[in-house]
Amino acid sequence: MTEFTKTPGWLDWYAGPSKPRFQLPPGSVDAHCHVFGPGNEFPFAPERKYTPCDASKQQLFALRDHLGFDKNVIVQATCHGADNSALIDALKHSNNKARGVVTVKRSVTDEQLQDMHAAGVRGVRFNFVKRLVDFTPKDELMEIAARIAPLGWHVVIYFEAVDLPELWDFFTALPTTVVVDHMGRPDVSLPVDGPQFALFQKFMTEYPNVWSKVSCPERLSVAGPKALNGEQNAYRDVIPFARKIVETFPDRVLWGTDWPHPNLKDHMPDDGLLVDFIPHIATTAELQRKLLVDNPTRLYWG
Ligand code: 0GY
Repeated sequence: MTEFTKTPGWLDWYAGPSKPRFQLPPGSVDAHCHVFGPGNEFPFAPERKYTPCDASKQQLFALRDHLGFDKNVIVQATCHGADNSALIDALKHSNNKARGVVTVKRSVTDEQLQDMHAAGVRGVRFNFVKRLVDFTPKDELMEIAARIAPLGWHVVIYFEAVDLPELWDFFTALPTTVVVDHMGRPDVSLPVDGPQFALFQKFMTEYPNVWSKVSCPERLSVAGPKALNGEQNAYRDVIPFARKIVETFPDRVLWGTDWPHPNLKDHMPDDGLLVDFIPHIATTAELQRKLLVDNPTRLYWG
C-alpha cells in the first residue's frame, strides 16, 4: 500500500457543506470537479507538483446529491498525471451520471481512446499553468487534438490570462470545441473593461468553438470570501467578469464547483455557499438553465 503525505499548507476540502439556498434547476451539472485517489488505490503521479488529500468518487457523488446537482463532469487533475484510472473508475460507478475529461500522452492507442469513450470520456485537458505541469511540446498536443477530434471530443485548456497572447495561435488552430477553465484566470484586480479581459472576450467572439467555465471565484478573487456568511459580497470582484461572460455568451458557458479545490492555502470554500454565488453571475432563470443544464447536457450527453 502506498502512503502519501499531503503537501504542507494545502487545505482539506470542506466537510459538512451547507445546503444551498439557491435551488439548482432540475438536471443541473457540476461541470468541473475532480477525484483524488484514494492514494492507496489510485496512486498519485510521480511527476505531480502537489500531493492532495484523498477525495473519492463516493464523496463526490454524496456532494452532488447534497448540493442538488444531477450529474458531474470529472476533470483529470495534474496530481494524477496521465493516469486516468481514478477518473475512469468514478465514471464507471456513476450510473451514467458522470462524464470525464482526461489527460493523455501521444502514446495513447486508438483502442484506449475508444475504451475511454465507452466509459464516458468526452474531452482531453491541456494544462499550461506553469506551477502545475512540465512543458509539453505544442506539436504533441496538436497531434492529440487531431486524434480525439473524430471521436467528437473537445479540448479543455487551462492557462493564466497573461499567457493568452503567447498561446493564441495554438488555441485558435485547435480543430475541436475548446473549453477554457475559469475564464482563462483573469486578474480581477484589473478593470473588467480593460485590455486583458478584452482579449479573452475577443477570443470567444472571434472563435465560436470556444466555451468558458465561469467557475472558481474562490481562486480568482482578490477580495476573498469575507462576506461568504453574510452573502452578497463574497468574491464580489469576480462577479462583473463572470456576469459579462455569461451574458455575452449564454450558450457557451459552464459552471462547476471545482471540488475538492486543489492547491488552496488561504481558505477553503463551503461548496453550498459557492452554489449560492451562481445567481450573482447568472441573474435570470433562463441564463441559469443554460449555464447549469442545457449547455453541459448538450456538450457531454448530446
Ligand atoms: C483546478 C485548478 C487547479 C488545479 C488543477 O489539475 C490540477 O491540478 O486543475 C489549480 O491549482 O489552479 O481547476 O482544479
